[in-house]
Amino acid sequence: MLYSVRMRAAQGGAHEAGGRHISGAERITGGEDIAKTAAAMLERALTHSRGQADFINIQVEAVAAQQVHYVPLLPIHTFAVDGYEAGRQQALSLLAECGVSQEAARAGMASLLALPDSMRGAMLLCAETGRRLDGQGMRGVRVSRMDSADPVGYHGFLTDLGLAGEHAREAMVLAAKVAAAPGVLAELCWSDDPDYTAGYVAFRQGYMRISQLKPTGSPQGGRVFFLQPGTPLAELEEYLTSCPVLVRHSE
Ligand code: WAQ
Ligand code: MG
Repeated sequence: MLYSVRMRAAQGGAHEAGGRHISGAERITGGEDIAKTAAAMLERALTHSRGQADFINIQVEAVAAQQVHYVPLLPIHTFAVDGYEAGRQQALSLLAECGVSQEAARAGMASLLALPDSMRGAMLLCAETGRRLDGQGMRGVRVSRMDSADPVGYHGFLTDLGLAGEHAREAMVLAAKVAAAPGVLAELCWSDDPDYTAGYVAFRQGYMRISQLKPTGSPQGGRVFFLQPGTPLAELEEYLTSCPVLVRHSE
């Protein structure tokens, strides 16, 4: 049996009571690893660079093996840029290559830059008009129930690429689930951790890492998913939040 283990932590009370988002994590593990996974999440929530959490929710649920979908890890490319302005230009041109309109790409970038604080989830924007589609406000849509299909092999694979940190590990799993979603054209992301300035544009053809998308020390970050016009929202949100997905890397 597999188990989805999820964590979300906030400061100033629970998320639903207006607390500010500090950290979250998503894993799928075998029963023997639940306690270890939950303990590591607790430790992470209590020692996060975004601040001291005073609300931590850890949820464990069984996942039936026959419900699990398998998707491929995206091919990884890195763009080393000189500064975050150059990085943002790079991101805009990659989004254009994915078929996101210039208007929508700029709206996505502007939405991230206008965030007063971190969201728990992602914003869903129309890839043509740039209009926000999810109606979830500061909560956003949280992608859940995903992990690597082979965590040990995946760790070795990333270590060989010089990408062994948690940020890249988790972002690539999330991006693979999102890129496989029906109707998602592209994703734009950078971290809300003040000391982590890298981000990416992802789409089915690749995970395009950009070495800098924000200035060092900024606590502002987030995620935007650009949707093909006409994408059925309820199905997409169900897939993103609830469908268990394991990501396979190839050696
Ligand atoms: N579902 C939807 N949105 C999420 C999720 C999720 N499961 N997790 C985080 N977010 C949103 C939320 O708004 C966060 O504030 C924001 O993304 C940033 O999350 O290749 O670490 O976990 O070197 O801080 C990208 C580059 C790192 C990695 C991204 O994001 C690399 C990162 P963080
Ligand atoms: Mg973060």
